[in-house]
Amino acid sequence: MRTSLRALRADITTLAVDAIVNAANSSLLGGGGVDGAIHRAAGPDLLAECRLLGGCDTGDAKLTRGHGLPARYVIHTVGPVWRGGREGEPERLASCYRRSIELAGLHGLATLAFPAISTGVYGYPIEAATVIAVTTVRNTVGQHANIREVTFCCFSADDLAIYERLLRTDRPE
Ligand code: AR6
Repeated sequence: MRTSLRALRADITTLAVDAIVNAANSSLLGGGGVDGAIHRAAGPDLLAECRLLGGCDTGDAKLTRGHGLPARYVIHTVGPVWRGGREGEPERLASCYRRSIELAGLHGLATLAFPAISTGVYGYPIEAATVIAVTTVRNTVGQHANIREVTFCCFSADDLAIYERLLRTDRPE
C-alpha cells in the first residue's frame, strides 16, 4: 500500500501520531522554535532522556519517547544552518529526512509528522527546503512497509501553500 503524504497547518506538539520530528540542535538539550515548543509540551522527562543521548550530528537523527506529548515518540534531527547553499546544506537537509524515516521504519512506526526543518532560526529558504523534504520522503518511505502516513506540519499559511503546491507536483525539482 502506498504511503500517504499530506500537509497541514498545526502546532506539531498537538499531533497524536506515532512520532513527531524535532528540528533540534546538536546538543539535543532544547532551544527555541519548534524545539522549545516540543520540550515545553513534553515536560522535563524529555530533557532528562535527551541528556543520555550524547548529542547528535547535523543530518543525523535520534529517537526518544514522547513523554507528556500526544505523540508516542520524538525523532530529534539536526538540520544544517543555511550558509548560501554550497556548503553541503542540501545533502545534510536530505539526510535529516532520510535518517528520520529510517528510524521510523526501524521502530515499526506507522504515522510520522515533520516540521519544516532548518527553515526557521537556521535560515534555509522555505521553497528549496520543501523541495528536498518532499522529494526525500517520496524516495525513501517505500522502503519501509510500516509507514502509512507522513504529515508535513506547517506553522504558517504561506508555508502550507508551498507544501501543498509541491505535493501536487510529480517532480518538484
Ligand atoms: N509546530 C510546528 N512548526 C513549528 C512550531 C510548532 N510548534 N514552532 C515553530 N515551527 P525552527 P530550525 C516552525 O527555528 O530552523 C532551535 O532553537 C517554524 O515556523 O524551530 O531547524 C533549535 O534548538 C519553522 O517553519 O528550527 C535549533 O537551535 C520550522 O518550525 C534551531 O532552533 C523550523 O524552525 C533549529 O532551527
